[in-house]
Amino acid sequence: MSEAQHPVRAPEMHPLVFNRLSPEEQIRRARAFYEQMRCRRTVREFSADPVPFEIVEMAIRAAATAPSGANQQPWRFVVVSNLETKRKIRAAAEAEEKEFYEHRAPKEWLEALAPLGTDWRKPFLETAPYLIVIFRLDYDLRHDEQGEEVRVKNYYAQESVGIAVGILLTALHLAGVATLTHTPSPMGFLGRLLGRPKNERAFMIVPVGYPAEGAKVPRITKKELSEVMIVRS
Ligand code: IYR
Repeated sequence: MSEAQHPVRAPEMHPLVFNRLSPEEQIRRARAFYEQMRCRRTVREFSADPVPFEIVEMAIRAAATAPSGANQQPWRFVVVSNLETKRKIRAAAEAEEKEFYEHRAPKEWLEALAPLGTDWRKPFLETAPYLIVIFRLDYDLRHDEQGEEVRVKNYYAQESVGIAVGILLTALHLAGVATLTHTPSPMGFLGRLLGRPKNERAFMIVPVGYPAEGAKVPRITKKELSEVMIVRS
């Protein structure tokens, strides 16, 4: 297609705001960040103690600064705190998970999960004060001049939402609250329960709260740096 048919306008540019730090300060910050991140743990036993809503709101603001394909920001963060809704989500998730653990999951998958000690029971979906349900938009819905519904593709939606959720988990951790990345499978019930439009696909549930008194986590380790980082000259 020629440029005449599809004229692409040059974007309006403005100066970048970028604050250069001294190398000492950069290294200090990089280390301090790592020291905080290495203490993050996925929590599966939550207290019902309330979390200030502002923490959740700020974390979602931070997540929504994530880079995304063509800056299309293909995400929605649905914040659920109502007990009745949390109960419905729990019931639907447990029904799927029971199927998963008892029938659908191949043996190798169950073996891979064994060190985490998970099963189909998901009480945290009811206990945690907030569930952030993240939806991925593979396309936006618009209406053309004739009022016809048109789908506008979002590029790299999967990668973009993954990055945003990473920032969300980081922001919540640094604000002193615990999270869990929960992916009941399949997740279609979330869109229906939460009344989301057809272009929003459930991506993940992130329960947010404080760990229950005496909460336990599995003893797991992270891979050695030499295994995950390859430095090529
Ligand atoms: N969705 C199930 C199973 C599960 C799968 C993976 I991969 C995990 O890292 C943890 C659990 C559940 O939530 O129990």
